[in-house]
Amino acid sequence: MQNPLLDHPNPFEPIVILAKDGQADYFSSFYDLAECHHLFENLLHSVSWESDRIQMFGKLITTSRKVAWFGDPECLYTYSGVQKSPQGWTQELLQIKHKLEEAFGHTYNSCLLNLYHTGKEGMGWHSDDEKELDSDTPIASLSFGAQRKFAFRHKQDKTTSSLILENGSLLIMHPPIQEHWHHALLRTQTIIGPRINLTFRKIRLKQ
Ligand SMILES: O=C(O)CCC(=O)C(=O)O
Repeated sequence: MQNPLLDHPNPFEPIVILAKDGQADYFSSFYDLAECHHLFENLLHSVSWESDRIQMFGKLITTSRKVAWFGDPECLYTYSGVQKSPQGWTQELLQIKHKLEEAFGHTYNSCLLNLYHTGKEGMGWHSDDEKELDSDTPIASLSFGAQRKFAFRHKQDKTTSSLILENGSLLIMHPPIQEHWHHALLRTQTIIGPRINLTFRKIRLKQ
């Protein structure tokens, strides 16, 4: 497995992950430690978290990982056969959304939040390629709390690349990455605390 983070000197410059079929940019400190602490506590306590339901080996499984779907009112999102209606934006989520939009020039209308209580909770190999997502808009993934290992695996040649997602970091997944790569949040037996992940997305709305 390659490790693109080795020997990278500057945390404010993005580290480019993947050499073909799409690019991901990693910013280690999009938020500083004080902001991370505030946002983690705010999201943990203000969000209405619920278990996720995913298809595994043909069965619908209820996860111990918790999720929450936020967005503009018309942003419905279906995955694993379950349709989600958005919770209304909180002030904190809107501030994060605006910071991303100002920094990168893309607009977002929705955000999926994941809460992993321990390292034993993760997310299996998948790509964010549901038909309602605007495939021209990069997915912006923010991490708060315990650092975790995240990996990409090429759909055809099965090569992998992994990185550690740190507290306050941002990973931008540019098109056409979802067409060619799966990604996963790897589980670990190491005892670590909770982590909250936010993926800002753009749902394509009917005209
Ligand atoms: O928690 C993470 O970093 C991964 C989340 C993810 O893959 C997703 O929401 O599609």
